Amino acid sequence: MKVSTYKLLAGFLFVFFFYHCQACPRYKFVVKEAPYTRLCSSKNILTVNGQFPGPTLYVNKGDTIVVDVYNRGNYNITIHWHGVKQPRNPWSDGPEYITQCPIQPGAKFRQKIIFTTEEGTLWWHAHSTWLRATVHGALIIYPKMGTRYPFPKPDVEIPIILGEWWQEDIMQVYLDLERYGGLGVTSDAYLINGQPGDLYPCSKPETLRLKVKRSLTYLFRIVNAILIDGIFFTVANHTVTVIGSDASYLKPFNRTFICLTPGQTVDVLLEANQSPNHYYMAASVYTTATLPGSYNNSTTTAIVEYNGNYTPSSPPVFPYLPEYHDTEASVNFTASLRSLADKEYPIDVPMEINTHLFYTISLGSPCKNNSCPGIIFEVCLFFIN
Ligand SMILES: [Cu+2]
Repeated sequence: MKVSTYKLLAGFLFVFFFYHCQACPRYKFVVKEAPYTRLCSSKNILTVNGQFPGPTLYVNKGDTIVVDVYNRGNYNITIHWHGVKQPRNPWSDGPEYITQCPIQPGAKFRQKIIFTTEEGTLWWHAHSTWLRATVHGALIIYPKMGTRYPFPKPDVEIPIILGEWWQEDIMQVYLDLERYGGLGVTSDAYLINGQPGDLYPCSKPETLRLKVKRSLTYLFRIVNAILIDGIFFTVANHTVTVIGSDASYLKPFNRTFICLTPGQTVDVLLEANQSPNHYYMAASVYTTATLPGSYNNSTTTAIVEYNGNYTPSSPPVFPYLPEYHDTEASVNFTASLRSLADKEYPIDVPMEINTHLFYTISLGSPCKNNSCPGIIFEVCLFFIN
């Protein structure tokens, strides 16, 4: 009796999962090189489907999707679903050599991505060497069908991906870093949705322009896809309301600028409530590195343009951005993040602490008298306790 019940259950589960995934939305990611021109010169970069940044995926909370990844590039690669918890499904999570081998050139790999509690904005990216510099895109997770945002529905939603551009081939940058250590050559520009903006050479015509309508509310889903640095982000003359981060909603708070750590996402509402004009949206680095050449201190811009008949300021109104080393500004922002932690969005963290652990993390170099050829810090060693 018992055996047949198990058999029945197993049969049911098989049929359920088979059909369950037959019905899953499917996407095709073709990893391949494509020519792109930035900062006055052209080169081939690795992309998904020829797009940079890559395609934005839209799902609902609790969905399961299937992504077929075809590697038509020259390097081993994996695709990682950043921040998707995937309980009991680590087999297609991405980081190479952890739960999966990289996808070799010419090979294909089917990835099943199971969304559970995530709701808001995340991103996907390559998880092999530094290929994520150009292989990345946004993941937008809407509320479950029939449920709503815990804030007034915005009129327009815009993904904003903050990225980086190297004049040099990114694989060469990575190989030098691996060979000589240090931090590697810093990037030549920051990007907003793939564009450096008009403060960089040869970039003015392609600068991203966001047309806005007065009195509408915009949801910016901002992703920090920069390799290793934090970034400040702002829109001149506007205060944004921060409502989410890393696919979790937050108790709303207002800021004139925000700060994103590498890999972090932040969702903000911007009300177009200023006098019709052109306003810069801008982003610049936050880093604790101080040696010249160890960080990229340039500023990327896009332009927020109100519609209507008027003569805009030229150049557009420029915002205040904190200095690159303004730790207080960065910490102030991060320390303001508070989860909703209400009935509908409960947070379950242990409240009782049994043991306190003390960690010291530090960095050093084994090289004496400039005996290593590495850039900036020579070969780095990291220490824990
Ligand atoms: Cu990641």
